Amino acid sequence: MHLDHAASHDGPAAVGADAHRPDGARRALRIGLGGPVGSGKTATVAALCRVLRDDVSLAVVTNDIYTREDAEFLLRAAVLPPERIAAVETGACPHTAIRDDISANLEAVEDLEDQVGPLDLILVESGGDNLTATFSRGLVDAQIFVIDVAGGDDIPRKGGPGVTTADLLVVNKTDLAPYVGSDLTRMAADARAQRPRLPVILQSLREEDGVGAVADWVRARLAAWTA
Ligand SMILES: Nc1nc2c(ncn2[C@@H]2O[C@H](COP(=O)(O)OP(=O)(O)O)[C@@H](O)[C@H]2O)c(=O)[nH]1
Ligand SMILES: [Mg+2]
Repeated sequence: MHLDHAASHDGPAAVGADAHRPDGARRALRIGLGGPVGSGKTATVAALCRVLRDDVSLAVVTNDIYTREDAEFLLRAAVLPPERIAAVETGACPHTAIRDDISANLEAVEDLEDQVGPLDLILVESGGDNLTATFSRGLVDAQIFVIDVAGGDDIPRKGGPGVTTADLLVVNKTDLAPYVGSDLTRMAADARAQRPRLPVILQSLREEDGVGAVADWVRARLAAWTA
């Protein structure tokens, strides 16, 4: 049982780890993206980079189990300069690296800030796991949980800490709903019932500006962080 989930209910100003760097400067806001394999975390990270990079100084840390594939995808897509994309290889248990032993990820975010800083924002993508993977509040200040309509429209109803406690729940791939027989209205209602005080966004990255609502949410968090 992981009791640190309770902190997820804190408001936008909630801060996990120390908000300052050793030199006293404010460190970057860190936002984690978790959720099942294939739900669209890397695609959401790529889309956020494209939308935010002109006016936000940002970097990305990816977590993969045995490879650097997500980082390599982002490098090939050239969503950011290469020095702003770092990869952590987590080994067998991807949620351990974002929840229990966060040292490799902390080192990666700190190295990015040392090497390319000052940064406003660092996105940390989890290795992708199941419905229970959540981030330690010592690693990220806020977390987004990404599920998709193709994974089954009963996922919001089934709950789990990602669905119920993440600061933002994203239901991705709404464009696929007609093909997989998922009922979007029911998914949205179930998601809202699971997290009555926390936001839910349905998106399709196949649409133009599909990531727009999530980008707005990130900008609001950034505004609260720098205020
Ligand atoms: N149709 C559709 N496909 C998507 C969408 N978002 C992501 N994908 C695709 O879903 C697959 C898995 O996405 P990815 O971002 O790698 O998932 P991750 O494992 O959560 O990082 C890729 O082929 C993406 O192009 C979406 O909104 N609609
Ligand atoms: Mg990925």
